[in-house]
Amino acid sequence: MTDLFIGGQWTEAIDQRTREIRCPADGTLVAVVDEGGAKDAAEAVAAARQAFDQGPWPRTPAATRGDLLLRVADLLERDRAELARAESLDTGKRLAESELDIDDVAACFRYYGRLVRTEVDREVDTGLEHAVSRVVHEPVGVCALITPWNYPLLQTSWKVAPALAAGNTFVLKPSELTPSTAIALMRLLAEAGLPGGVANLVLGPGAEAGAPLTDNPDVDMVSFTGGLRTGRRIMAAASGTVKRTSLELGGKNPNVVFADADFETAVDYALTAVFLHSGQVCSAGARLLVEDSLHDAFVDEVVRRARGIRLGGPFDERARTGPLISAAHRSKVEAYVAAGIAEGARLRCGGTRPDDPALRDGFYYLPTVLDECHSGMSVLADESFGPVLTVERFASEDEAVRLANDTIYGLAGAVWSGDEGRAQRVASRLRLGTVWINDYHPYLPQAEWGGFKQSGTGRELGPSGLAEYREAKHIWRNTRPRPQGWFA
Ligand code: TXE
Repeated sequence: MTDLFIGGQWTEAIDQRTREIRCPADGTLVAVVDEGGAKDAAEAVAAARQAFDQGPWPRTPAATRGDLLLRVADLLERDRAELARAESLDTGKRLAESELDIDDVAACFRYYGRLVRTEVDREVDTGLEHAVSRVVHEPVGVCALITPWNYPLLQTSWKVAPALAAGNTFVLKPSELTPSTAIALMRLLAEAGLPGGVANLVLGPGAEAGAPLTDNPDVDMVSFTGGLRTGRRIMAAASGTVKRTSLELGGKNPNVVFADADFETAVDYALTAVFLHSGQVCSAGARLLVEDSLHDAFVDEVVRRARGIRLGGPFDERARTGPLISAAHRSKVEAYVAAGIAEGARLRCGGTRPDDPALRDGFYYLPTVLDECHSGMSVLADESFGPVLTVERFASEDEAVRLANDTIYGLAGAVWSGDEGRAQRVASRLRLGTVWINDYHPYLPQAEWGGFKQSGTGRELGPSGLAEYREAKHIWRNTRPRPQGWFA
C-alpha cells in the first residue's frame, strides 16, 4: 500500500501500520489504508517546507495558480460519481447528499480559481511626491490542514483551494475515519499539474499524525475543523511558535421560531436543520426555541414527523438520513441523551437505536426530541453532533435573543417570523457567524463562513477565506532618494 503522498511520491507509512476503513452503515470493509504517525508527519512537513522555500509554486503568477484550480474543478466534475460513492462508503451518508457535496467541492475550487485570477495589488496614496506605496499579498508558508469526517472532501476543499490559490504549500491530515476522498484529491491535484511537494498527505489518528503538525516549527499555519476540545489543544500547541490558526469548532446552533412564522415551512426546516446527515453537521439546528403560544402545536408536529423519518444506508433511495460515524460516536450521543433525561428533559421520541434488523450492523440512532429543556442543562451546553433536538420556549423577543445567545458557541442559526422587521432585529442581535431568516443551512462559496465566540477563529469561504492564507506586505518606494541631513 502507498496511500501517503509526500514530496510528489506515493509512499507507505514508515512504521508500516495499516487501518481498515469500514462503512458505518453496515460495517463492510471499504479499504485498508496506510496509517502514518509522527515520523511521516515530519517528512511531509519537510517536503512542504522545501517546496515552499525552493519550489516554483509560491512564485507562480496568481493567474496561473488560478488556472490550475479551474482544471481541478473540471477533474472533480469528471470524477463526480466515483468520488461521491467513495465519500458515502466512508461516511455512511446518502449518495444523493455526497453527489451534492462533490458539486460544492468543484464550486469551491472554481470560486477561488476565478477570485485569484482577477486580483490586483492595492496602490496606497502616500500624499508625498517622492514616494509610491503598494500592498501585495504573499502566501503564509507551510500550512497544516486538519479536517474532520462529516463532510470530508468538502471541508478539505474549503482549506486546500484558498491555500493553493494564495501560493502556499501544505500537509493535509484528514480524519482517520474517512481518508478515501483525500487520497483521490491528491491524484487529481497531481493530474492537474501541481508541482511535487506542494500538496502532501499524511493519514493517521489525530494524536499521532495530526498533533506533530501543530507544533512543528516549520509549519507556519494550522487550519483545523473539528471539535472544540481538539481546537483548544491545537491552539495551545500552535502558540509555541506563534503560528497563524484558523479554527472552525462547531456550534450549538439556535433555530428560533416565532408564532407568526409560516407553520408548515418552519416545521419542515426545523426537521432538516437538525436531522440532515443525522445531525453530524457543524451548523445543525440542534436547539429549537419556540414562542410559548406556538410551542405545543409546533413540537407535536415536529415529533410526529420525526417518528416517520426513514433511516438507511447510502444506497437506500428511500432513506432520509443515515448512521452515525462510529460506535464510539453513537455511545457519546447516547450518553448525552441519558444526561438530558436525567436533568429533567422530556423525551418525546427516539432516544434509542432502531429495532429494524436490517440496520443492526450500522451505527444508527433514532431521531430524538427532548422537550422542556432549560438553561443550565448540559444538553444545551454541549454539542451532541447526533440526531438530537432540544426544545426551549420563550415569551418575548428579548428572551428569545437571550436564550439563543446563552452558549459558548456562535457558529450559525436561524430566525423564523412573518414580521420582516422583527426577523431583521433578532438576526442583528444574534452572536453568530451566519444567521438565516426563514431558511436553514444554505451557504455560498462567495460569502464568509466561520464562528463567533468559541466556535472558532478566522473565516472560511469568500474573500476572507483567501485572506486567511495570505500575508499582506507593504512595499514603499522612495522615487527621489537623497540625504535627509538629520544627523549631518
Ligand atoms: O473530532 P476531532 P472527533 C465535534 C463533534 C464531535 C466532536 C469529536 O461534537 O462529537 O467534535 O469528534 C484530528 N492534533 N466535531 O473526535 O478530534 C482528527 O484526527 C491534531 C465538530 O472526531 O476534533 C481529525 O482529523 N489533530 C466538527 C480532526 O482532528 C487532531 C466536525 C477532527 O477530529 C488532534 C467533527 C490533535 N491533538 C467533529 N486530535 C465540525 N466543526 O464540523 C484529533 N485530531
